[in-house]
Amino acid sequence: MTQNFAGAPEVQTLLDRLSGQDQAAGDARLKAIVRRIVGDLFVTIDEFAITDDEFWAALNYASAGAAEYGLWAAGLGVEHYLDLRADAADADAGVTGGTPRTIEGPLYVAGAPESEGFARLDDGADDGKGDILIMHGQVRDRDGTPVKGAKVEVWHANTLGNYSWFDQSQSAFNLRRSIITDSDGRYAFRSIVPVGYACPPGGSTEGILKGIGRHGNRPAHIHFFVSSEGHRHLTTQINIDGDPYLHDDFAYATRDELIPPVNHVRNSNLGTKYGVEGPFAEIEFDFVLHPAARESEEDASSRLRVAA
Ligand code: MBD
Ligand code: FE
Repeated sequence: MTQNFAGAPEVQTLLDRLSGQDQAAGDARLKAIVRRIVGDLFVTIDEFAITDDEFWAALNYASAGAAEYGLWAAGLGVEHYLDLRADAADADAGVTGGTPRTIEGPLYVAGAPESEGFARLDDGADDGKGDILIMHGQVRDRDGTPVKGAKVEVWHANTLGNYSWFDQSQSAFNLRRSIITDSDGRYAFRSIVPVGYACPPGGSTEGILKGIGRHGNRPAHIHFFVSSEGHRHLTTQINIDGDPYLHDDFAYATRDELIPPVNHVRNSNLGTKYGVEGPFAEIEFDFVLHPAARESEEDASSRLRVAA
């Protein structure tokens, strides 16, 4: 048998038929995509002489591990690839500046409590386990004008690297809030410094990563959606500087512009302002939004999300 068995005329005819090419009904683009994906699978089966047992084992593995597909997308770099494509499209269109995008990840939960200007994110359960964090900054447009009334949605892990809702031991919406910027475009929050995430032990993502000699760790990070009418929706994260995985993120989300300095503050007016008496970590970070070229750019992707 030739190694390029998939290239044989009879197989090409099969690909045409299985992708509906000879049918009037159906969507032409979908037919082309199905033909490509199944055809590439055939080539892969040829190239690696995949056995029947291996194929069915893979199918069963993917079926049983489907609950983690969001993690697969992150860990196999597909989510980052979509960012790279969006960056390249911006570059082609001459769109520059603005806070860099980086992946959303699979752990956002809609419906977090909303407040004006400031929020405390943590419920106090991690008091004494990690450092208190005060993060603050301004949302501006690309011309430097403050954006008042912008929505800053923030979510991050606790001191064990776990996210509320997915970790049912945490209180509802712990470490998740929506903050509306004040008249000067400013937001601030008090929280605890998060710890990096690790893929669930024994899960399907970890299984793949182990098989290819990789780990499933992320450096400590804080997620943001920043949105405002007339501006392009921003999905991004900041990393906590100094984390051992800072430049070894299993999801490839770290970007140089998204590693603000962490100031270790003993006491200051800022702490007093937000009710923190002892030492805390301070991060100042401004978000710069692009103008929306069309209304659809004001919204996040239509990805399916948990709504609690
Ligand atoms: C996370 O916290 C995360 O941000 C991503 C991208 C993947 C898994 C866990
Ligand atoms: Fe995360």
